[in-house]
Amino acid sequence: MKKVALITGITGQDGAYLAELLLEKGYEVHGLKRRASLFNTDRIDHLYQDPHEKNIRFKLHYSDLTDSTNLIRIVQEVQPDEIYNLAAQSHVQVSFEMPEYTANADGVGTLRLLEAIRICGLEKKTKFYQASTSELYGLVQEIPQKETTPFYPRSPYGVAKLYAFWITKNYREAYGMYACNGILFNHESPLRGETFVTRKITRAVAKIKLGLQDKLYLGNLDAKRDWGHAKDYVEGMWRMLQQETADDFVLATGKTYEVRHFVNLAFKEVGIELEWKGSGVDEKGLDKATGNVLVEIDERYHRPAEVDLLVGDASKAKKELGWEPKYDLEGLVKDMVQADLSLFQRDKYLLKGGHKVMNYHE
Ligand code: NDP
Ligand code: GDR
Repeated sequence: MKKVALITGITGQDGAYLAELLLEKGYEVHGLKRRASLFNTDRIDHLYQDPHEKNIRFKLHYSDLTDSTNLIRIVQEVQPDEIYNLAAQSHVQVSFEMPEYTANADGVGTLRLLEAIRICGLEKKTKFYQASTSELYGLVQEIPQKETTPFYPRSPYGVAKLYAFWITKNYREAYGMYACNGILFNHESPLRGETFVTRKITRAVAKIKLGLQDKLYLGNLDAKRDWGHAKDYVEGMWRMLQQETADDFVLATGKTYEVRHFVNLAFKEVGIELEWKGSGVDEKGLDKATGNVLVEIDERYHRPAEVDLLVGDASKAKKELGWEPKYDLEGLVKDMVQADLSLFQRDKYLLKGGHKVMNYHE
């Protein structure tokens, strides 16, 4: 029997990779997308199947995690074997600007989906994956961080995800539901949203190399993150739902680097060696060969409260799920920079043809 999966947040980075993986495994995949005034399905367009054809295995539904009746109707209609709850306002800095919406979508949204399963009487059939996060650890309590490390979130996003973590665990304990938390450390890819630091860096590096941008503005370069590749991490999500019993798992590489190190590697990938001068807000990254300033600090990107250091211990996932990341940081940076170089070649042609090319600084 073909398995049926429902993915919320299918138009996002992880949703796209997970949909691809599940289709490869023979699943019927249903995804929830939000209504927008423009198509927002770029990441999954290659998976699109014409709904007029017979036996399609990929279907999108309009939805929003803030709309319970819609969620109940879709869960009832789809009768999923597995639900992957990836939808969220996922930007930490934006969560300081939109705290109430973030709580609603990321926190209460998870509750709405769990309730939809219960209301439809599917608590014994439907397995549930919650996209929990290393942001739960926040202020450092223990290094490396693992499943038993106490939480101390540092943003409205982290706090909303804390509610989602516990309500998932609570529904597992209270109703015997197969409900898992994947506590995932940062994972990136060429599909990463443009305003997360890694993609912001690789886009800027590609544009600087192609002469489309002069400079990159960043915030806190001292923050340390445990960065993996999204392709590896969606495999771990799937494995979590294939066990005998539900549990919570950390997925991480176990290595941590400063944002500054990621910047160095990305420039190195296009043959530019950086030299750092100054400190604090006056720190600058110069092209060692020309002396041109390529990186500057803009305080706008500093957060009201920061998570200084994340490094995960994924030994439980290795032991129980047989999960291990395949990409290292160099491989990840290469994949992202090369993809952005190809992408912006197109802008270069447009510019040559007299078209305006926007340089958004976000
Ligand atoms: P993205 O920001 O790329 O994708 C988020 C998805 O959620 C998009 O499809 C977005 O839709 C959708 N979405 C946002 N708000 C709503 C809403 N109110 N109702 C329905 N859908 C909504 O995130 P990632 O793919 O990177 O992350 C996936 C999940 O994993 C998120 O929950 C994130 O918080 C979590 N996570 C991510 C980590 C990472 O490093 N990437 C690490 C740990 C956890 P649209 O396209 O319309 O905006
Ligand atoms: P994060 O990712 O907050 O860890 O959340 P992000 O890439 O936004 O920030 C990582 C670190 O880089 C510092 N930084 C900057 N960040 C951004 N976005 N822009 C900048 O210009 C900049 N300069 C420095 C940040 O201060 C931070 O320390 C991601 C999201 O995917 C969450 O949804 C997920 O839960 C966590 O990872 C794990």
